[in-house]
Amino acid sequence: MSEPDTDRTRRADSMPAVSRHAGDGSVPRPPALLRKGFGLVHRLRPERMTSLITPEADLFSVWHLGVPDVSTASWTLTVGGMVTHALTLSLDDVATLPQTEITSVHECAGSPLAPTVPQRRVGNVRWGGVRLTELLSLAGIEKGARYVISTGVDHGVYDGAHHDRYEKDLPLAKALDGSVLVALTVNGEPLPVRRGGPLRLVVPGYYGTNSTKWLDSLTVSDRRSGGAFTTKYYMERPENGMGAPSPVWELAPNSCLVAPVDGAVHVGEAVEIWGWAWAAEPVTSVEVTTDGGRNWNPARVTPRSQHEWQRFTFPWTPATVGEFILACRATTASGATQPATPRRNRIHQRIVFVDQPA
Ligand SMILES: Nc1nc2c(c(=O)[nH]1)N[C@H]1C(S)=C(S)[C@@H](COP(=O)(O)O)O[C@H]1N2
Ligand SMILES: [Mo]
Repeated sequence: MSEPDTDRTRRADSMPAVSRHAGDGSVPRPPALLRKGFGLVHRLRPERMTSLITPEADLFSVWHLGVPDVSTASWTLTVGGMVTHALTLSLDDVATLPQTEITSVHECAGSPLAPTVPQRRVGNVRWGGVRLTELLSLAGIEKGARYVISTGVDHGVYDGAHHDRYEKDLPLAKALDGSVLVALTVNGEPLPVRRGGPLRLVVPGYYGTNSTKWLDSLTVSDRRSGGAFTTKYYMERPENGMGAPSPVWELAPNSCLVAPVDGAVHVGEAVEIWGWAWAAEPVTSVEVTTDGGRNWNPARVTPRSQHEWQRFTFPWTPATVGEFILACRATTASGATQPATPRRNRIHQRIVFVDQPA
């Protein structure tokens, strides 16, 4: 690969009019890159997750291959494959379709090269755009279709191999459940480029990896995508290592402690232990321990709205000075809960030292 500043020139010379789409002014593929290779921004640790809606500037961001230079490009989105009317839509076309908003927890599954390491890259934001069902009903789905494959225009080297696009898939049933968006905005503002702007997929209830950024195509298919990000990466066996690998789609139950932080807890003073809990399905109970897991106590949990994370609270008045291990554990209606073993949704804990009041 050439230097970043010469990249655009070289590409312009070597492939002046290459476009994957019909029509004028579509994004040249491959587009130049603003950044190359894997990147990550992650500043918001659980103790700072104090607001229901995470400000966009605080939300983590991940890219595997690079960040494409899309700021001045005119965009097209194609909808094709097993459809009766293939579509090629401009951004204006997308913006003039009925718009909707959904607030949803946004959680990264962590590195596909180290999938059991909890990263706690998570936030809760309001996405705006067109329902995927809207686009699919305009295109008309053919009989036998089972998946929707999405691609992003980013390209580059990940894990030692070159990938000419980022490609994901999701079951047609999920694509049609009404929650999935082709999004133009986050928290009411146009998507910043790093966030996937101008257009991205948002799959509420699924790990962030499925929400393809820089979205340029949707393909209805009777089979899964054969791409690396759906076959080699983000395919996992169950915790016991037995059985067939399955895609990293639905969010496993997870929760994190926001407060209290170390230094804020005093003997005989009431304090609120609180945090956020989420899963693909609603969380129905959260338990809190103040003794490192010997005893678990039911916390109060707010009911879920849309795909938001849910707040839990537990009042605590420590009676003695010393170190206490606090932790929380979320469970869903179907009984799925969080493990204590090294998994991406391992129980979150925090040690606090309880001192005498000043
Ligand atoms: N095109 C494209 N989409 C992508 C990715 C990517 O590398 N390229 N990364 C995925 C992963 S792993 C996550 S966690 C989310 C991150 O979205 P964010 O940067 O808006 O937080 O985007 C997903 N969509
Ligand atoms: Mo991710």
